[in-house]
Amino acid sequence: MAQHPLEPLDAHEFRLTAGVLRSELDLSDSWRFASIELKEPTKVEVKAWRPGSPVPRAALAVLWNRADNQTWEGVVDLTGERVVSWTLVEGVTPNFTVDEFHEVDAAMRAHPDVVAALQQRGINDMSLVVVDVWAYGRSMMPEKYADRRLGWCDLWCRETPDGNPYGHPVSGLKLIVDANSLELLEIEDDHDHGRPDVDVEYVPGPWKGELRTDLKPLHVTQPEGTSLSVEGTELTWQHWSMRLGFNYREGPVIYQVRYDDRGTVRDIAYRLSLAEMVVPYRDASFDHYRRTAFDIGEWGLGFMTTSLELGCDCLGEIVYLDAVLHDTAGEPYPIKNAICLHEEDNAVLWKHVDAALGAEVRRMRRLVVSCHVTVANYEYLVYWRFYQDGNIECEVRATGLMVTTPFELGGAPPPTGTVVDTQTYAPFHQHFLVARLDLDVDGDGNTVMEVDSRALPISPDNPYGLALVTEATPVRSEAESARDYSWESQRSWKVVNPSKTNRVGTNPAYKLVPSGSFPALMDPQAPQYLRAPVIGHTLWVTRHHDDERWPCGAYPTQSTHDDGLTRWIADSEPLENTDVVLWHVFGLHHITRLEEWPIMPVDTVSFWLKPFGFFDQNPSIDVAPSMKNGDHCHTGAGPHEHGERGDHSHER
Ligand SMILES: [Cu+2]
Repeated sequence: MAQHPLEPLDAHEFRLTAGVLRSELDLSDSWRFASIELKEPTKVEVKAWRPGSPVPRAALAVLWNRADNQTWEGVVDLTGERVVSWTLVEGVTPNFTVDEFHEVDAAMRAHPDVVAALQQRGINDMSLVVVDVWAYGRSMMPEKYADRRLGWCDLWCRETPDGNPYGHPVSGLKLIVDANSLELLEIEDDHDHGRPDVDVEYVPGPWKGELRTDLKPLHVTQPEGTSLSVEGTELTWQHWSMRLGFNYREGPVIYQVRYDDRGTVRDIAYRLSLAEMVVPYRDASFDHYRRTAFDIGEWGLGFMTTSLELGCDCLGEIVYLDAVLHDTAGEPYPIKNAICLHEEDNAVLWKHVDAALGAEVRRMRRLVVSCHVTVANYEYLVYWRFYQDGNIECEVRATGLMVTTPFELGGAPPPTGTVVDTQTYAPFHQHFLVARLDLDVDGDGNTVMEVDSRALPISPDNPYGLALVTEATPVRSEAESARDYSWESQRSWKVVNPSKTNRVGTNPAYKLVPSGSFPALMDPQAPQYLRAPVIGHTLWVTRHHDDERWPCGAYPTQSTHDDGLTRWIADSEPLENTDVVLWHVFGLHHITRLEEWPIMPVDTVSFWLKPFGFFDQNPSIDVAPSMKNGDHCHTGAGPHEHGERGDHSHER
């Protein structure tokens, strides 16, 4: 029984949703569940809800009928066990599913035409073959297949059963598949660049190198346990509190982030998540031109979430949370250890050494909410971190196996990638992530201010030209809401509560500090850009609406155009002193490297949300010294550090 309206659906509720829809609508076996998730109560309802009140429970399910490829949305009241609504959504394709990924792989490997095509290339052992299905953008699909649930497939062949699955692409050979009927519609045989002799293995055994032996054990222990606590889905740590959610698409969702500021519990964010990821490969060749993935909208971070293992994925004293999702029959399954909660030591939080007082230093501890996903060849590791000084950091690490293909023997390597091995290159691509940040700074009446730094010209008041000021400009309406990062002005954005003031009379705010943004570098008329114009700007601001969740539209799979952000801002709603949502675009501009072959060490990107006048002074001043029983840290405390007299004339 759910204790709070934002708890994710449990196994019983998934089963109930599928059961009620199936029986009330008399659905045949040709129907499949693309997704089932909690139908979140509105923000207004959640804010009005109090413990002890009835917990509203409803599910939103997206189904499609394999017989006619039509998509329907069903809402089920889980308390009354009845269908509340059942709506046809025309002209859309719901997300591809884990079931289909496996079904297409199995069906294609068993297909005589595929077997024959591979035999022609000397591949006879189909158990070594991997078939990876990708979803299309409709503008790239052959017109005659426009009404189908269409996939295109890469083919790969391992060297040995325990070899790298993505080490040996079958170049120039693609399969076009109907994912509903599992029909092989076409084999596209464009070229054969052979199978270069490449060094692809990474698993010891097939990888013949020698492992390092000179690392001594490193143990992270917390003999008294962890300082975080979890009750139901509510997580508290230090002065922070928040509620954890999880769904098929966003994976982890963090709700109701609050900070206990000396006895006053203050709102910071209502809901934080990653809402879309767009990965265009920037290579026009046959092997790659249709390779654009929407890893969140097409596949789902939740569906792709893998179990974490203690000592490998997370070190130390860990609290794991399991997740529950469902297959296309609506049958629930658990993901053991889906979310990892733990504390990390992160070196120094603050410090000063004074000749007279000695060193005063605090260790930094942070709370980490993390989750790993594997989308075919790639992994994304997501870390939401909460700090003692009020900072919030979202870090994403990309790792796994890059897509590579051979180029023509004796030919020049393509300019759109990096050569990583014999006659083999890894095409350039980009990973655009869109974070949906529903901040509520001391409540939901907020204004987003764009803050630019400016150097003042030399003048009688500024004779040395050193004066630097900041200029803050409100983002007044949705018409102005697509904002770009500016290196020249070190731009950032503050989410300000104009109705509140801090100790010095300014408005409390949280500041979005981008650190991983890059221009799309794509023609705005490019079909993949038209599907995802969100990637064209660093920040979008919208007025909060409960149903505005997916920045490239609810159904980006096989889409031709944006049905999300650009549509939402078309009415140019006013944004000042209202409930704003920030959509921050960040990610990896992946110019592939030789060192990322054959497996990629993590590439890391992040953004920060930092308090700006939210607290009246350093909120971490109350963090206790790490040495207990009266011991002090003695580092750097001697007068010899500053000379005999111990003056500290070079304080800066
Ligand atoms: Cu990449």
